[in-house]
Amino acid sequence: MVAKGTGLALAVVLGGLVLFGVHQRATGATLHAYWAFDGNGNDASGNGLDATIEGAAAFGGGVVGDALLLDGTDDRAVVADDPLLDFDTNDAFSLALWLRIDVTHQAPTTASLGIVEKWAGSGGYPYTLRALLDGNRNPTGKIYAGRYDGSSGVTVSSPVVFDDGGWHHVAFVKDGTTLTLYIDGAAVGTSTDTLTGSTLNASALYIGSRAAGQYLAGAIDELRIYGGALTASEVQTLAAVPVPEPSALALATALVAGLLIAGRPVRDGVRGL
Ligand SMILES: [Ca+2]
Ligand SMILES: [Ca+2]
Repeated sequence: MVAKGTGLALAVVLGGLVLFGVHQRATGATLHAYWAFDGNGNDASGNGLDATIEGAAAFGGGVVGDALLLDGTDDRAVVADDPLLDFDTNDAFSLALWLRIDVTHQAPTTASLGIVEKWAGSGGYPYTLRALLDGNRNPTGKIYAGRYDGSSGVTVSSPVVFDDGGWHHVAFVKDGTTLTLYIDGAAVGTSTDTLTGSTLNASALYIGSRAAGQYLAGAIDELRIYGGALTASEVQTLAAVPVPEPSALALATALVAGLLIAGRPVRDGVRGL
């Protein structure tokens, strides 16, 4: 009986491995890291890229389980440099996450807040995602994605603001020389990646800030980094998760800030693009 049970368990494990393998081949992208932020900064990909939580950041209501809650002061998650987080000039990659930006966030002294960035300020970097703030709502609230090879940069930004206090799915994909920014499952901008120098670096990965500060006020959930490019339909699938409604306080604050159009969050406009 023991042998039979062991055999069944082995079959289940092998079946799971086969299914996992098929899934990986079907996507064309390989999961390098996955922070679910369900109460901790652990990497659920199996690659051991656990994040250190700084600033006594809390965990709470996310899109899937808990999210990393960011106070905009000193909260962030930091992951040590690892080759799985680095992508060179011609490497395809994908970032995907859920993002909620507080409508009451304070503008920093510089024009952007860090969402996800692997850069310590020198040399190139493989990717950054920042929330743009310039104090006059243009382009405040837009999302900026970019890469830098130490001398030249390439960026793609969202065309409209969406710091409405609600959850939005954000994905940044490099496929060949095409960079695409997706918001809520829809491609909202593309750029041609013309970089020629190295985009590798030895920096840690910063989640919720940039290396030297520029802390985001809001929340981040279900952050995944892939080697290889997600397809548009794969991004849509990641974004097709029921999203919790903004809290009454967030809605009231957004209304005061003029972020609601005919009673609907601005994000509906984003989805309609
Ligand atoms: Ca989560
Ligand atoms: Ca804190």
